[in-house]
Amino acid sequence: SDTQRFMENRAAARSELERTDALFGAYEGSNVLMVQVESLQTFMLGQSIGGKEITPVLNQLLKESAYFSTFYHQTAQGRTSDADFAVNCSLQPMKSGSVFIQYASHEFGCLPTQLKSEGYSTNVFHPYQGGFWNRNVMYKNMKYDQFYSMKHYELDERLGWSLGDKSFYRQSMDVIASLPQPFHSFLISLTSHHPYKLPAAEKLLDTEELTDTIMGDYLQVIHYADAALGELIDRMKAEGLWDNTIFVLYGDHDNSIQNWDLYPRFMKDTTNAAEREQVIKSVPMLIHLPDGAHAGTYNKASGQLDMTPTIMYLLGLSTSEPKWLGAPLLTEQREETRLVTQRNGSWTDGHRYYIPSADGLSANGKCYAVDTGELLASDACMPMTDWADAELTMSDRIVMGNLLRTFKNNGAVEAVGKTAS
Ligand code: GP9
Repeated sequence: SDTQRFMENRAAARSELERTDALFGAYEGSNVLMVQVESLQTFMLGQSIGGKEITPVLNQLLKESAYFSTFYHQTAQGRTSDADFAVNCSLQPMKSGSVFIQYASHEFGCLPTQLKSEGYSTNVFHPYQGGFWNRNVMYKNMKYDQFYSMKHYELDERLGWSLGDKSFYRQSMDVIASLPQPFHSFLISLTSHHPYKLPAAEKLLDTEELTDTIMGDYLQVIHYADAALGELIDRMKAEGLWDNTIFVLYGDHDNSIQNWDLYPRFMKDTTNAAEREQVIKSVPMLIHLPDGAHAGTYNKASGQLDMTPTIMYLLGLSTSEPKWLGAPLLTEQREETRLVTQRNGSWTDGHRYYIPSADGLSANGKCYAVDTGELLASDACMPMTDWADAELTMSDRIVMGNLLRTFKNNGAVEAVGKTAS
């Protein structure tokens, strides 16, 4: 089928890299600890307010890590669950709804499933009700050994929706420190969730003109989340885990603050559609490798779908099967022409940013230059707009039609009754 061929082409490109790049497998056998940070956006990094850095921990950490400065979330209505699915399963989320809720019984090549089959202990941690986003069901399907949800935590630091990040990381690390190694631990933070309210005692910034606005509250909560991440990293070091663990951190999605009057100190031109789109879609992503190697800033456009192929690549686990859409980052040989495709049909290759029109016709969409924000002729974005649409169509066929179960044996279709496309 054309769906299978499409996925095999992606797999072939990854496979070629695996054969030729020394980085493939360079961190074989390492633990993997991933933190998905609620509502953390790139425009927060490197900023100060009232004489204090907003994210001092992250500002330092990104210097010691491979930091992806042009990294995009790829979420839609499924928000946090979409980020989880895009990152861990390397397929597109749904146009409406959430894969976690609608297709939790379908077969995917998610990272915990892959690592479990390699002998990893795989655990997921999130201090909220286990049924939210259907996580109880989806995480069983993803083959985690255990989902540590709110009921597994002592609520000894009540902040935001439930438990504060500091206690969440501390109690999660109590579990992680005694896991059989190698482990894969996935932590999903919560304190920095909308509406970003903290008690006065936790508000440590002078937010100047933004005080008493939602943006001021957002800065306060991101400052708290940053300090909590610092405690997590200190604990990993104290447990002797910093030097044998691939530490991955990224923001899940935007903060849903769309009052552009609150942004002037964080962006050049609040009226430019391309710049707004960049701010909304850009989340930080960094990978700290066990020996601190490959630290530096990587500025090729990349997105959440690239993360599972990247981690598997570092561990030396082949992604030559046609299960994933993404491509490994951190390799010099990465193709130049890969797009980061958004669920609504937007895409960027790092040079151009395409925003579709409400009528969905590609000729009516808007094509911008990323560096200047200038509006280009719409044909400057062709044929990439068609490629982005093809990615969305193929991904939908796979997710909705449960097609990966037909793609086994490295692409050879098994007779299971349902045709692939
Ligand atoms: C709660 C949290 C919700 O479990 O993950 O996040 P949201 O999807 O609303 O950003």
